[in-house]
Amino acid sequence: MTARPPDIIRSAFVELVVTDLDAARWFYVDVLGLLVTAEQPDALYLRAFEEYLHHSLVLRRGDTPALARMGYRVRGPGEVDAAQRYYSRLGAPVHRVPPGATRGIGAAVRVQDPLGFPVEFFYDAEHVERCTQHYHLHRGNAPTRLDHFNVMVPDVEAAHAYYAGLGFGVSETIEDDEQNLYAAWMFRKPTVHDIALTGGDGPRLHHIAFATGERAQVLHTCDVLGALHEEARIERGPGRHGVSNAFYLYLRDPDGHRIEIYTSDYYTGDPDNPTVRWNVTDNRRRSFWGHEVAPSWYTEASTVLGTDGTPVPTTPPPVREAERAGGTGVEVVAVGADGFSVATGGGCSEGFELGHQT
Ligand code: 4SX
Ligand code: FE2
Repeated sequence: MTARPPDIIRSAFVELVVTDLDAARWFYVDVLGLLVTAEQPDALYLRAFEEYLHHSLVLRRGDTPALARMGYRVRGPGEVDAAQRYYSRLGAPVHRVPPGATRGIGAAVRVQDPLGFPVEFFYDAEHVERCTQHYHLHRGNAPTRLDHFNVMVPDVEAAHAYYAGLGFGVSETIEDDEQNLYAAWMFRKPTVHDIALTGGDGPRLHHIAFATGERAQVLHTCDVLGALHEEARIERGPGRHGVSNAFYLYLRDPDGHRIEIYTSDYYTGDPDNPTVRWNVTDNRRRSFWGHEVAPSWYTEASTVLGTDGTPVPTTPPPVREAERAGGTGVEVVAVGADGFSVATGGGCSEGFELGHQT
């Protein structure tokens, strides 16, 4: 008999391993404007302005940058037990985590999910002040909340099936004429996504996204980075996504972890919310204005750790016909799944080079 899946509310926190905690603090607190809930010699616990749970981002010092954990909040304490039963039946590695093992978080269950990601399910958490109207503390981008995770997986179809089994809805997809899936956006909370599945070498963490109130804040972050001569941290954007309609900016933190600033997607909470299906040849799918996507965005992502703390080996995706062929009249380079419309040279390219400081 199969156990029912836990009732997940939303994507709730991530723990990233960073090599230099001071550099990470500069980026996440001074530049992006996240609030510090707590700090320890080897870790920082951060939250965004409307969040009243203890943290949505843990930065932990370690030797190699990596994703240590993705946290989903479940609907009540009993759902933590449901997660334990569900993953035990799947035969996945499952560990009970006692209350307080992670600062600010109560009893939890930690698993290595069938896609290879380290995932934690929790309900109980310490409440702290919600700072929405503390405008005098807003700086940088003043993010409001963690919005989503985006993970790279070699088999988007299998990952989609796994998340559908957990009760996630699918708001948007990128697919070809044969309905092969290149990417999928899936949700529990009533927005476009809690998790996006991106085809590529995986399991890896592609990015985490923080929501912000309005477009002006995304643009302000770009101005701040320019003023600090940190413009090389801008990898992609600012721009308007086709998928999700959100306004976006992708940055790279001092360890190369990718962070998206995201605003103005749409409500998906009705049971008959239609799935938007983008064709992989539609140049507006990833940038509604048709901008090229920086190749690094398709190829680079963060290593993930298993529940034993060691890096999980990755598998490459299959190369599909639609990626090899042309179709937009421009020369193409196939980079990752759905690298189809990346043109070489010319045009309105969004560029990024790590360490480019001239
Ligand atoms: O690149 S896409 O426009 O497909 C996209 C990427 C849409 C929404 C996202 O959150 C994202 O990271
Ligand atoms: Fe995203």
